[in-house]
Formats: sequence, C-alpha cells, structure tokens
Amino acid sequence: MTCQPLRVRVLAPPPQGDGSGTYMQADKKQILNRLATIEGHLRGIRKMVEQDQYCVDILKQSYAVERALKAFESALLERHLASCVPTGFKEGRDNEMIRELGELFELSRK
Ligand SMILES: [Cu+2]
Repeated sequence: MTCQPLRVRVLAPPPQGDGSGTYMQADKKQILNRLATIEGHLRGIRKMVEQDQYCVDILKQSYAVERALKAFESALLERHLASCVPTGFKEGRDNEMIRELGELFELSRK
C-alpha cells in the first residue's frame, strides 16, 4: 500500500492518551487477514487443478475468491476514504486526491 499513514480514527478513540495507533493496527491486521485467506484459497484452487478435479468445482472456488477479493477491495477503499483522503485535503492536496479517486472509479468500471 502506498497510502499516507492513517491519521484519522475510523472507530471510537481510546478513552485517554493518543492510543498510538492501536486502532490503525487492528484495521491493517484485518486487511492482511483478508489477503492471507485469499492466498490460502488460491493455493487450494491450484491444488484442485493439479489433482485434475472437476472444472465446475474449481470454478465455484474461483468465483468465491473473486468475491473475497472484492470484499478486500471494499475494505481497503473504505480505509482510504476514511483516512488518506481527509488527510490529503487537510494538507491541501485536493487536486491530487480528486484525480486519484477519479482514476480509481474509472479503473473499477473496467
Ligand atoms: Cu489510502
């Protein structure tokens, strides 16, 4: 990920102190967990192909990976919109933020 560091908390802030990124880490961990699940799933599909399993069964698993990847993208985009984008605007990088979001929107439709 090439995002700016998370500076805006999506979840409720800790009771006191600055929290030192506890929530940020949980967020990143969730995203990494999603990726790990997808990687494991893909290895399973590879094994199915190597073992000449039925195409329909392999395709069903592949569709499931696609759904998992979409969920990963949603989570990452949500994180970006909640953290990097507001930070970019606060830092006066409005045009860059808008250009990037437009680019993402176009790519997501291809
Ligand atoms: Cu971001």
